[in-house]
Amino acid sequence: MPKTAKREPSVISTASLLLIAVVLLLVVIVILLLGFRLMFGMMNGLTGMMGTGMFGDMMSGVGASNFSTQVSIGTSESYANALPQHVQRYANNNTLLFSSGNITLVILAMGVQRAINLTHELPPPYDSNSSGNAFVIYGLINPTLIVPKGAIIHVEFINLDSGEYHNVIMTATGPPYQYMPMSAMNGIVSMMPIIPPADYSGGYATEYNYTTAFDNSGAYWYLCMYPGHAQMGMYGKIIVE
Ligand SMILES: [Cu+2]
Repeated sequence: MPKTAKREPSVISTASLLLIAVVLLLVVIVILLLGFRLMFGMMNGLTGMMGTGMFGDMMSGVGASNFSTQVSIGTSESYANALPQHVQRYANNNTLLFSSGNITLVILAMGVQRAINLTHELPPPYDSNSSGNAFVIYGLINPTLIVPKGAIIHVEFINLDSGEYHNVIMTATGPPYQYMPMSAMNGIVSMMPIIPPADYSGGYATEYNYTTAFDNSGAYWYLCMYPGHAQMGMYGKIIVE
């Protein structure tokens, strides 16, 4: 009897130590999961209700309203001068007027010289450095977009550059932009990952789609987040009215 009485406490303490360890482990896991969710929520909140989060994308993978895919170079280039019915193009003041509440916005990214060759238009003066980068939208280079307030905008972004990474985000913060444009930015409306250059030998480009909307009228801007690109002129104006 004394023998077992002596052994019993050590058995109990081993079992309870094990239990405490398991409980602690569970608590740590719950804290980590909550922290992760909180961080995820903050990133999504930052990009707005209908925008997509760069970090959210990494964690949630392919979503319904945002995805990346491969598209042929030929198809991509055919978008450069396309003009859907709901768009009016004013080349003389580099402006596109969208009259629909449901807008498809095909945005191509590339070097300035390629943009000129594709559209036969000139970039705005702030983006005239031929070593810079530009957006081509429906036949114009970095055009001003006039869109109705509350319109649903389906962005189809294609990187047609042969060597550089690009993206397109929308924000209330206007130029001039710094080398790292996000360092002085608020009022972000939409966000997306920076996507790789096109593979011209393979014949395809990367496309990334997302949906956004402007709930308030006013002046906004679209720009590339890649360090130095917006600073050198890779941006354009959006007027919401
Ligand atoms: Cu860029």
